Amino acid sequence: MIPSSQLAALRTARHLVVFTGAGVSAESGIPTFRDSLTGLWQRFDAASLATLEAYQQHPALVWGWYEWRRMHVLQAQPNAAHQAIAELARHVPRLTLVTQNVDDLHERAGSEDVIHLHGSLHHPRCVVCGREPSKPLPPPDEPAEGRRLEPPKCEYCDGRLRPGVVWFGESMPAGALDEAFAAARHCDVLISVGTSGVVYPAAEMPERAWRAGATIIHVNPQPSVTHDEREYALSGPAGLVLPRLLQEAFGS
Ligand code: BV8
Ligand code: ZN
Repeated sequence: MIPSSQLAALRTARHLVVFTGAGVSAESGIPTFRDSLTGLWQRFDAASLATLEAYQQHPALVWGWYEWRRMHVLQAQPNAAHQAIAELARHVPRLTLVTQNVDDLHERAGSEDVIHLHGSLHHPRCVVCGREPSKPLPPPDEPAEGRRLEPPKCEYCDGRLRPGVVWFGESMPAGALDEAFAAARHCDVLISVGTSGVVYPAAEMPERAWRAGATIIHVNPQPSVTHDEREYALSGPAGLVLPRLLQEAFGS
């Protein structure tokens, strides 16, 4: 049973922010960020592979890792958590969805205007001219786990493509962070779903909303709560908890 105080906060929210991390895609079979280093990549830690330096030094290794992840996403389906978030938007006057994820499962579940703080697997761009391919890249041909893949050439110049993600040490897309922080300042409730909250500045989202007076609800099998008022945890997998939250708050 979800405490009535959280249900009431949700029912009366004028502006709801949903902030998601890799945990929201876990039940779609997408390894969370920390679990995504298997096989050959196991000997790396994510923070060292997800960098421009790693791509410059080992382009085929890094491109292979992202193509392997992109292939997983193309083969995956949005899960009940993505669907519940898309449905929530129909029950509150305003919902802002901010994700750290680089997959497109929120969009495929029907969410619109998703703010991607860390970019997307589906928008590679040229390292020289910055342009994206004129049409989506074909699904990678089953890159074997850990196999190197040469980054494709740009169709407009002699540059190579890089993943359209934000690497450690890189700034977020200009407007995305401002828009996300503005929503955190303005919302009444922020639901944080499936994130370890260790990567900054994205991880500031819940605290910024709390400081502005919002109610914070963490959805995570291992949630962590900092404040003893206006901050709650719903322990469990998002694919179970979010549909229940939707059902108990809005009967849908
Ligand atoms: C920046 C895209 C300004 C790539 C990602 C030195 C120099 C520069 C910056 C720094 C520095 N030292 C520190 C920093 C800041 C740095 C940082 O925070 N480092 C960390 C390691 C301390 N940040 C940056 O560099 C950022 N940029 O600061 O710019 C700047 C610019 C230049 C110079 C100076 C400053 C950019 C960071 C963006 C990195 N890119 N992703 C890719 O995907 O490959 S981060 C990546 O990891 C994710 O996007 C996400 O944000 C982050 C954490 O992942 P999570 O989503 O939380 O997933 P995780 O696996 O960690 O946890 C899963 C959670 O789900 C768990 O809690 C688990 O319990 C839960 N879960 C599991 N199953 C379920 C579930 N929950 C619900 N249901 C389930 N079923
Ligand atoms: Zn180019």
